[in-house]
Amino acid sequence: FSTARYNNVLVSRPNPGVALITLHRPKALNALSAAHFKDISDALVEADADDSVGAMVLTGSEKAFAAGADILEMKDKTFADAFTNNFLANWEVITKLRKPIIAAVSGYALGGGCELALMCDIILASPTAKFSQPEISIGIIPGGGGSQRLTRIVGKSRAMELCLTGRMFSAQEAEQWGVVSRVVGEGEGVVVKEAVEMAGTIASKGRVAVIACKEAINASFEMPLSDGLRYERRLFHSLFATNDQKEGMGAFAEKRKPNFTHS
Ligand code: CO8
Repeated sequence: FSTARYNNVLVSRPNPGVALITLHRPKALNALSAAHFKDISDALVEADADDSVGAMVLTGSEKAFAAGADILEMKDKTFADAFTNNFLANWEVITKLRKPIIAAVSGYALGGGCELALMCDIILASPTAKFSQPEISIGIIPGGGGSQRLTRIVGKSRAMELCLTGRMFSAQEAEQWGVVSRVVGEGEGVVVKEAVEMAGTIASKGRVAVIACKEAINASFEMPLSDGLRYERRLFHSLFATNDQKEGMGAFAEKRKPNFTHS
Protein backbone atom coordinates (compact mmCIF):
# COMPACT_ATOMS: atom_id res chain seq x y z
CA PHE A 1 0.00 0.00 0.00
CA SER A 2 2.10 2.94 -1.22
CA THR A 3 1.82 6.27 -3.02
CA ALA A 4 4.06 5.03 -5.85
CA ARG A 5 1.15 3.53 -7.79
CA TYR A 6 -0.91 6.74 -7.85
CA ASN A 7 -0.46 10.06 -9.67
CA ASN A 8 -3.43 11.95 -8.22
CA VAL A 9 -3.63 10.78 -4.61
CA LEU A 10 -1.20 10.48 -1.72
CA VAL A 11 -1.55 7.52 0.60
CA SER A 12 -0.09 7.13 4.07
CA ARG A 13 -0.52 5.24 7.33
CA PRO A 14 -0.65 7.87 10.10
CA ASN A 15 -1.72 5.14 12.54
CA PRO A 16 -1.07 1.41 12.02
CA GLY A 17 -4.78 0.68 11.52
CA VAL A 18 -5.63 3.75 9.44
CA ALA A 19 -5.14 4.49 5.74
CA LEU A 20 -5.10 8.20 4.87
CA ILE A 21 -5.88 8.99 1.24
CA THR A 22 -5.32 12.59 0.17
CA LEU A 23 -6.71 13.89 -3.11
CA HIS A 24 -3.78 15.55 -4.82
CA ARG A 25 -4.54 17.41 -8.01
CA PRO A 26 -3.70 20.89 -6.74
CA LYS A 27 -3.68 22.65 -10.11
CA ALA A 28 -7.39 21.96 -10.60
CA LEU A 29 -8.57 22.24 -6.96
CA ASN A 30 -8.87 18.45 -6.91
CA ALA A 31 -11.40 18.42 -9.74
CA LEU A 32 -12.32 14.80 -10.27
CA SER A 33 -11.08 13.77 -13.71
CA ALA A 34 -11.56 10.13 -14.70
CA ALA A 35 -7.91 9.39 -13.90
CA HIS A 36 -8.17 11.16 -10.54
CA PHE A 37 -11.29 9.28 -9.61
CA LYS A 38 -9.71 5.96 -10.62
CA ASP A 39 -6.80 6.64 -8.25
CA ILE A 40 -9.18 7.56 -5.40
CA SER A 41 -11.28 4.48 -5.86
CA ASP A 42 -8.30 2.13 -6.43
CA ALA A 43 -6.60 3.44 -3.27
CA LEU A 44 -9.78 2.99 -1.24
CA VAL A 45 -10.36 -0.51 -2.64
CA GLU A 46 -6.75 -1.40 -1.81
CA ALA A 47 -7.10 -0.10 1.75
CA ASP A 48 -10.43 -1.88 2.20
CA ALA A 49 -8.79 -5.18 1.19
CA ASP A 50 -5.74 -4.70 3.44
CA ASP A 51 -6.09 -6.79 6.62
CA SER A 52 -4.03 -4.34 8.65
CA VAL A 53 -6.39 -1.42 7.88
CA GLY A 54 -9.45 -0.89 10.08
CA ALA A 55 -10.73 2.43 8.73
CA MET A 56 -9.93 4.96 6.00
CA VAL A 57 -9.75 8.76 5.97
CA LEU A 58 -10.33 10.62 2.71
CA THR A 59 -9.26 14.24 2.51
CA GLY A 60 -8.21 16.98 0.10
CA SER A 61 -6.25 20.20 0.57
CA GLU A 62 -6.90 23.19 2.82
CA LYS A 63 -8.42 25.03 -0.15
CA ALA A 64 -10.44 22.23 -1.70
CA PHE A 65 -11.67 18.80 -0.73
CA ALA A 66 -12.73 18.58 -4.39
CA ALA A 67 -14.21 21.23 -6.73
CA GLY A 68 -16.43 18.72 -8.52
CA ALA A 69 -16.23 16.53 -11.55
CA ASP A 70 -13.75 17.84 -14.14
CA ILE A 71 -15.81 20.26 -16.23
CA LEU A 72 -13.19 20.58 -18.94
CA GLU A 73 -13.13 16.82 -19.39
CA MET A 74 -16.97 16.61 -19.51
CA LYS A 75 -17.84 19.61 -21.59
CA ASP A 76 -17.84 17.93 -25.03
CA LYS A 77 -19.48 14.69 -23.91
CA THR A 78 -22.64 13.73 -25.81
CA PHE A 79 -25.79 12.11 -24.44
CA ALA A 80 -25.09 8.94 -26.43
CA ASP A 81 -21.60 8.70 -25.01
CA ALA A 82 -22.67 9.43 -21.41
CA PHE A 83 -25.59 7.00 -21.61
CA THR A 84 -23.90 4.17 -23.50
CA ASN A 85 -20.84 4.17 -21.26
CA ASN A 86 -22.93 4.74 -18.10
CA PHE A 87 -20.86 7.81 -17.20
CA LEU A 88 -20.12 7.98 -13.45
CA ALA A 89 -21.58 4.54 -12.65
CA ASN A 90 -18.10 3.50 -11.51
CA TRP A 91 -18.41 5.93 -8.58
CA GLU A 92 -20.61 3.38 -6.85
CA VAL A 93 -17.54 1.27 -6.08
CA ILE A 94 -16.87 3.47 -3.06
CA THR A 95 -20.31 2.84 -1.60
CA LYS A 96 -19.75 -0.93 -1.71
CA LEU A 97 -16.63 -0.88 0.49
CA ARG A 98 -17.04 -2.55 3.87
CA LYS A 99 -14.74 -0.66 6.22
CA PRO A 100 -15.72 2.83 7.45
CA ILE A 101 -14.53 5.85 5.47
CA ILE A 102 -14.31 9.25 7.14
CA ALA A 103 -14.26 12.33 4.91
CA ALA A 104 -12.20 15.19 6.38
CA VAL A 105 -13.39 18.27 4.48
CA SER A 106 -11.68 21.66 4.28
CA GLY A 107 -12.46 24.30 1.67
CA TYR A 108 -14.58 23.56 -1.39
CA ALA A 109 -16.64 20.36 -1.59
CA LEU A 110 -18.64 21.14 -4.71
CA GLY A 111 -20.72 19.03 -7.06
CA GLY A 112 -19.06 15.63 -7.30
CA GLY A 113 -16.82 16.70 -4.39
CA CYS A 114 -19.86 17.13 -2.15
CA GLU A 115 -21.25 13.84 -3.45
CA LEU A 116 -17.95 12.07 -2.82
CA ALA A 117 -18.07 13.25 0.81
CA LEU A 118 -21.71 12.09 1.05
CA MET A 119 -20.66 8.61 -0.12
CA CYS A 120 -18.37 8.35 2.91
CA ASP A 121 -19.71 7.10 6.25
CA ILE A 122 -18.83 10.07 8.45
CA ILE A 123 -18.02 13.65 7.41
CA LEU A 124 -15.92 15.90 9.64
CA ALA A 125 -15.70 19.52 8.50
CA SER A 126 -13.22 22.25 9.11
CA PRO A 127 -14.82 25.71 9.70
CA THR A 128 -13.55 26.62 6.19
CA ALA A 129 -15.60 23.90 4.48
CA LYS A 130 -17.99 25.13 1.78
CA PHE A 131 -20.41 22.69 0.23
CA SER A 132 -22.65 22.98 -2.79
CA GLN A 133 -24.40 21.20 -5.63
CA PRO A 134 -23.70 23.82 -8.33
CA GLU A 135 -24.48 21.62 -11.34
CA ILE A 136 -27.60 23.64 -12.19
CA SER A 137 -25.34 26.62 -13.00
CA ILE A 138 -23.57 24.66 -15.73
CA GLY A 139 -26.66 23.17 -17.32
CA ILE A 140 -26.88 19.78 -15.60
CA ILE A 141 -28.07 18.25 -12.31
CA PRO A 142 -26.18 16.25 -9.67
CA GLY A 143 -25.06 12.88 -11.06
CA GLY A 144 -23.34 11.26 -8.09
CA GLY A 145 -26.22 11.05 -5.63
CA GLY A 146 -26.63 14.75 -4.74
CA SER A 147 -30.35 14.79 -5.38
CA GLN A 148 -30.81 11.53 -3.42
CA ARG A 149 -28.32 11.27 -0.55
CA LEU A 150 -28.44 15.00 0.24
CA THR A 151 -32.26 15.02 0.17
CA ARG A 152 -32.46 12.10 2.61
CA ILE A 153 -30.33 14.10 5.03
CA VAL A 154 -31.55 17.70 4.69
CA GLY A 155 -35.16 17.16 3.53
CA LYS A 156 -37.03 18.25 0.43
CA SER A 157 -37.23 22.02 0.77
CA ARG A 158 -33.55 22.51 1.54
CA ALA A 159 -32.47 20.01 -1.12
CA MET A 160 -34.64 21.80 -3.68
CA GLU A 161 -33.20 25.17 -2.68
CA LEU A 162 -29.61 23.92 -2.76
CA CYS A 163 -29.84 21.97 -6.02
CA LEU A 164 -32.02 24.54 -7.86
CA THR A 165 -29.97 27.61 -6.92
CA GLY A 166 -26.55 25.97 -6.53
CA ARG A 167 -25.83 28.16 -3.52
CA MET A 168 -23.00 27.25 -1.21
CA PHE A 169 -23.70 26.17 2.33
CA SER A 170 -21.30 26.61 5.20
CA ALA A 171 -19.77 24.13 7.60
CA GLN A 172 -22.09 25.48 10.30
CA GLU A 173 -25.19 24.93 8.15
CA ALA A 174 -23.93 21.46 7.25
CA GLU A 175 -23.57 20.65 10.94
CA GLN A 176 -26.97 22.07 11.83
CA TRP A 177 -28.64 19.98 9.11
CA GLY A 178 -26.76 16.78 9.96
CA VAL A 179 -24.75 16.67 6.72
CA VAL A 180 -21.55 16.53 8.79
CA SER A 181 -21.20 14.90 12.18
CA ARG A 182 -19.35 17.95 13.52
CA VAL A 183 -17.24 20.99 12.73
CA VAL A 184 -13.78 20.78 14.28
CA GLY A 185 -11.72 23.71 15.61
CA GLU A 186 -9.91 26.15 13.37
CA GLY A 187 -6.41 25.55 12.07
CA GLU A 188 -4.48 23.90 9.28
CA GLY A 189 -4.61 20.11 9.42
CA VAL A 190 -6.96 20.00 12.42
CA VAL A 191 -9.75 18.22 10.58
CA VAL A 192 -7.40 15.54 9.25
CA LYS A 193 -5.86 15.01 12.69
CA GLU A 194 -9.30 14.55 14.24
CA ALA A 195 -10.46 12.26 11.45
CA VAL A 196 -7.33 10.11 11.82
CA GLU A 197 -7.89 9.92 15.58
CA MET A 198 -11.51 8.89 15.03
CA ALA A 199 -10.45 6.30 12.42
CA GLY A 200 -7.87 5.00 14.91
CA THR A 201 -10.59 4.56 17.52
CA ILE A 202 -12.74 2.64 15.03
CA ALA A 203 -9.76 0.53 13.92
CA SER A 204 -9.15 -0.46 17.57
CA LYS A 205 -12.58 -2.14 17.79
CA GLY A 206 -13.36 -5.67 16.62
CA ARG A 207 -13.39 -5.58 12.82
CA VAL A 208 -16.29 -8.01 12.40
CA ALA A 209 -18.54 -5.86 14.59
CA VAL A 210 -17.42 -2.66 12.85
CA ILE A 211 -18.30 -4.03 9.42
CA ALA A 212 -21.62 -5.38 10.71
CA CYS A 213 -22.43 -2.00 12.27
CA LYS A 214 -21.73 -0.09 9.04
CA GLU A 215 -23.82 -2.61 7.11
CA ALA A 216 -26.74 -2.30 9.56
CA ILE A 217 -26.80 1.50 9.48
CA ASN A 218 -26.59 1.55 5.70
CA ALA A 219 -29.45 -0.96 5.51
CA SER A 220 -31.67 1.63 7.22
CA PHE A 221 -31.51 3.74 4.04
CA GLU A 222 -32.68 0.87 1.87
CA MET A 223 -35.31 -0.95 3.91
CA PRO A 224 -38.65 -0.43 5.64
CA LEU A 225 -38.27 -0.24 9.43
CA SER A 226 -39.50 -3.76 10.22
CA ASP A 227 -37.08 -5.31 7.69
CA GLY A 228 -34.26 -3.11 8.92
CA LEU A 229 -34.89 -4.11 12.53
CA ARG A 230 -34.89 -7.78 11.55
CA TYR A 231 -31.68 -7.29 9.58
CA GLU A 232 -30.05 -5.61 12.58
CA ARG A 233 -31.22 -8.36 14.95
CA ARG A 234 -29.81 -11.11 12.69
CA LEU A 235 -26.43 -9.38 12.50
CA PHE A 236 -26.54 -8.79 16.26
CA HIS A 237 -27.22 -12.49 16.89
CA SER A 238 -24.44 -13.53 14.53
CA LEU A 239 -21.85 -11.54 16.46
CA PHE A 240 -22.24 -13.99 19.37
CA ALA A 241 -20.38 -16.44 17.13
CA THR A 242 -17.25 -14.27 17.15
CA ASN A 243 -14.15 -14.44 19.34
CA ASP A 244 -14.31 -10.65 19.65
CA GLN A 245 -17.67 -10.90 21.44
CA LYS A 246 -16.22 -13.39 23.95
CA GLU A 247 -13.13 -11.22 24.36
CA GLY A 248 -15.03 -7.92 24.62
CA MET A 249 -17.49 -9.12 27.23
CA GLY A 250 -14.86 -11.23 29.03
CA ALA A 251 -12.58 -8.20 29.28
CA PHE A 252 -15.42 -6.14 30.73
CA ALA A 253 -16.12 -8.82 33.37
CA GLU A 254 -12.40 -9.03 34.23
CA LYS A 255 -12.07 -5.23 34.32
CA ARG A 256 -9.35 -5.10 31.65
CA LYS A 257 -9.00 -3.74 28.12
CA PRO A 258 -10.11 -6.10 25.34
CA ASN A 259 -7.59 -7.49 22.91
CA PHE A 260 -9.61 -7.96 19.74
CA THR A 261 -8.33 -10.41 17.14
CA HIS A 262 -10.87 -9.45 14.46
CA SER A 263 -12.18 -12.97 14.41
N1 CO8 B 1 -13.30 21.17 -13.30
C1 CO8 B 1 -12.19 21.48 -13.95
N2 CO8 B 1 -11.30 22.42 -13.52
C2 CO8 B 1 -11.60 23.05 -12.38
C3 CO8 B 1 -12.76 22.78 -11.65
C4 CO8 B 1 -13.65 21.77 -12.15
N3 CO8 B 1 -14.76 21.41 -11.50
N4 CO8 B 1 -12.80 23.58 -10.56
C5 CO8 B 1 -11.68 24.33 -10.60
N5 CO8 B 1 -10.95 24.02 -11.70
C6 CO8 B 1 -9.68 24.60 -12.13
C7 CO8 B 1 -9.89 25.94 -12.80
O1 CO8 B 1 -10.22 25.75 -14.15
C8 CO8 B 1 -8.55 26.58 -12.59
O2 CO8 B 1 -7.65 26.08 -13.55
P1 CO8 B 1 -6.63 27.09 -14.32
O3 CO8 B 1 -5.79 27.68 -13.22
O4 CO8 B 1 -5.91 26.19 -15.26
O5 CO8 B 1 -7.50 28.11 -14.97
C9 CO8 B 1 -8.09 26.06 -11.24
O6 CO8 B 1 -8.88 24.88 -10.98
C10 CO8 B 1 -8.33 27.02 -10.10
O7 CO8 B 1 -9.70 27.42 -10.15
P2 CO8 B 1 -10.17 28.96 -10.11
O8 CO8 B 1 -9.16 29.83 -10.76
O9 CO8 B 1 -11.57 29.02 -10.63
O10 CO8 B 1 -10.12 29.20 -8.51
P3 CO8 B 1 -11.02 30.22 -7.66
O11 CO8 B 1 -10.44 30.17 -6.28
O12 CO8 B 1 -11.15 31.52 -8.37
O13 CO8 B 1 -12.49 29.56 -7.66
C11 CO8 B 1 -14.09 27.74 -7.41
C12 CO8 B 1 -12.73 28.32 -7.01
C13 CO8 B 1 -15.22 28.60 -6.87
C14 CO8 B 1 -14.17 26.34 -6.79
C15 CO8 B 1 -14.21 27.66 -8.96
O14 CO8 B 1 -13.04 27.00 -9.47
C16 CO8 B 1 -15.39 26.90 -9.47
O15 CO8 B 1 -16.51 27.42 -9.49
N6 CO8 B 1 -15.19 25.63 -9.92
C17 CO8 B 1 -16.23 24.82 -10.50
C18 CO8 B 1 -17.16 24.28 -9.41
C19 CO8 B 1 -18.26 23.44 -10.04
O16 CO8 B 1 -19.13 23.91 -10.75
N7 CO8 B 1 -18.24 22.11 -9.70
C20 CO8 B 1 -19.26 21.21 -10.14
C21 CO8 B 1 -18.81 20.49 -11.34
S1 CO8 B 1 -20.13 19.52 -12.02
C22 CO8 B 1 -20.11 18.13 -11.14
O17 CO8 B 1 -19.37 17.93 -10.18
C23 CO8 B 1 -21.06 17.09 -11.64
C24 CO8 B 1 -21.21 16.03 -10.58
C25 CO8 B 1 -21.02 14.70 -11.18
C26 CO8 B 1 -21.05 13.63 -10.15
C27 CO8 B 1 -19.68 13.11 -9.82
C28 CO8 B 1 -19.78 11.77 -9.13
C29 CO8 B 1 -19.68 11.84 -7.65
